[in-house]
Amino acid sequence: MSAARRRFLARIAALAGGAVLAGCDRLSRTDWFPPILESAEALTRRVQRLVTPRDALAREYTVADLSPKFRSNGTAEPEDDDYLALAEKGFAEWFLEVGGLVERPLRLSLADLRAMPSRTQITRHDCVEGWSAIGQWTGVPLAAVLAEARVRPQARYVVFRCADPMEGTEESKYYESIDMVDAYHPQTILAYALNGAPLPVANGAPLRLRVERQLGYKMAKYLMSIELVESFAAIGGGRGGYWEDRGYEWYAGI
Ligand SMILES: Nc1nc2c(c(=O)[nH]1)N[C@H]1C(S)=C(S)[C@@H](COP(=O)(O)O)O[C@H]1N2
Ligand SMILES: [Mo]
Repeated sequence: MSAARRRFLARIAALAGGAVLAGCDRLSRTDWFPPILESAEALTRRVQRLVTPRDALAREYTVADLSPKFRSNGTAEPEDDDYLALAEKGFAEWFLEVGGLVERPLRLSLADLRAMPSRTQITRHDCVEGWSAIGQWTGVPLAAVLAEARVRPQARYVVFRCADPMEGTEESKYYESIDMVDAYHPQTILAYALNGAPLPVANGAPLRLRVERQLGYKMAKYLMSIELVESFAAIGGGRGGYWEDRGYEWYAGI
């Protein structure tokens, strides 16, 4: 067989393979997500990921664009004795626990996190309540923490647990979750600084999540622990977050 013919056949084979893959993908898209309640937001998520690549970056701004003050929303100071005791000591005794479906559970101090690779980004925060603000966030890429913890292959979501009780009870503490696509997104960081200064308590000290392609309520403040899970059905109200349990969409893409 001539080299040209071999190349021709190889190209046909590649095209056929591509067609089979595309067929599978279409099949999985139709079969995969039947629950009626979830179908609308699942569609939003898939459409966003079709029109923009899965790892597309949220827009980043310059220091000239910074909001004069980054307002606080939701909890501004957790009403939790353990948290207040930690805050009093400048979070020197605070640790972030990383567990669940990982090979190596971690317990990271603020100093441990500050010694890890960092990323600084100026982004716009959009709250469903109708306000936006531009802030500069510095923190550890979540991907770096997950690499340290060695995520097991069954893990499908990252759950973030916060210090603030929303209704005065332990069970009502704020929590959130994201999938592995957002977990490994380069702009998904665990932020310990806002506008070049340690994160203020009003904005989630000592550590808060930034997941820049979603709405503000996904960005859990006052982080205490991170858990890798296969499903969040048994956590809280089962919908993946404090506000999700009260009707907000789990995927809040913008
Ligand atoms: N732990 C916790 N995280 C939270 C909230 C909260 O009340 N508690 N509010 C959410 C909402 S609705 C928004 S808009 C942002 C507000 O972040 P900010 O206080 O830094 O403005 O945090 C989100 N993360
Ligand atoms: Mo919000």
